[in-house]
Amino acid sequence: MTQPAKPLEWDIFCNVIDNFGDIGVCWRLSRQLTVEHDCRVRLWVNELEAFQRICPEIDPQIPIQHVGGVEVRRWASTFPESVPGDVVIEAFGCHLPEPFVDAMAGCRAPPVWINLEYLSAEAWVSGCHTLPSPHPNLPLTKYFFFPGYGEGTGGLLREHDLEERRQGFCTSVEQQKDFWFSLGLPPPPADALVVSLFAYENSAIGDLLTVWARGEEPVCCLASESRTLAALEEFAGQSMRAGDTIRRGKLELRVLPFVTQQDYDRLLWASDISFVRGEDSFVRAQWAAKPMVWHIYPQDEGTHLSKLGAFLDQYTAGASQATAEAVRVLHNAWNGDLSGERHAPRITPELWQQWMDALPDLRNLAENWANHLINQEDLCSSLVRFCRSKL
Ligand code: TRH
Repeated sequence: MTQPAKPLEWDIFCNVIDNFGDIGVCWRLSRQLTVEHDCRVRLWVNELEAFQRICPEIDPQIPIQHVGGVEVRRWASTFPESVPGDVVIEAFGCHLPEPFVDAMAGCRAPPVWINLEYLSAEAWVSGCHTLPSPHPNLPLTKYFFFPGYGEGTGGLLREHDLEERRQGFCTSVEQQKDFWFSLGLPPPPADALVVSLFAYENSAIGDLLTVWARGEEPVCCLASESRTLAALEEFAGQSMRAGDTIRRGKLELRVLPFVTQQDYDRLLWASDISFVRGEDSFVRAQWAAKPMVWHIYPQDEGTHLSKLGAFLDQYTAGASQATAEAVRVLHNAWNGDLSGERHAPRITPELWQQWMDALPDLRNLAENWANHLINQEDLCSSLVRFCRSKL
């Protein structure tokens, strides 16, 4: 009789710099490893305060705590003596503490060392996924593991019951009512187009809100309290914070508090259109299977724009020319790349109308895209499979 595989022990290192994506991905991965793959996870995080925003159970004052079956450790500058697990994840090239790398090299069987990379739809990804990089002077090898789309990539994070939960929520008036109640909000007006808004600073936010306010259809915009706040306040002509609602013309603008990752999924499911950003909210919007607009994390010299283009090429591959054009034009305008040259983001009423004209097709596109993606192995499972093959 074969013995059940021993639970793997994982150390995941996360260095939060200025946003929520790094901890968002690491926390999602940690939970999925624990719940679905019976792994023991120790998650090292430098900034527990940022972590608390997406997971309120975290107490930033406690250096060692257990949340959702995961051991969470504050990653401080003085690193404690620790025995490495079977797998060590260096998330987004965050540089492991030297004493820990020495401890890894000293293990009888050195751990599988993974550098979990950022998501990109660019073609080079499949050529670099799982490439080994031997350490210059220690008996250790680091492997590059790339999330991505399609063959030869690590896939996307997706919990095994995500689609079931989404369907359950979308078909249950009760669950939807409970959701709004739990946020302390009335449900959006039944006749309004519901748009969730999560983005970086963006000079087109005022344009967009103005277009909605002056439009003919009611719009309920649910803006997460984030780096968009100054632009919302400028539009409103008053200070705003989570819980506030203002009305201008056809627009009802609500500022939402930062919610848990589970509730953020519900917000995406409850929206007709979602503006998302970075990496993790962008992936969740794809699983939500609704039309979305991505504000990509801006990089120097505009390198993010080729990343944006590579994604849009894949996303719109099966769409009609008019639908693909509506997606591309709005993304380019929102990300400040009009006509292939870099400009400040701008949204005009005509541009928004082009998007709205394409809305039924955009809905189909989003559903087809999610149905296509669900056929690929999820990132957590492919990571576990790869690491087991190296042990
Ligand atoms: O916060 P971000 O801008 O993170 C970014 C990206 O990951 C980028 O690639 C990286 O280089 C940079 O950080 C440093 O956007 P992202 O990736 O969408 O992460 C936001 C996380 O916050 C995601 O896990 C969803 C979660 N979230 C909530 O849990 N509740 C909320 O209310 C909202 C708005 C988000």
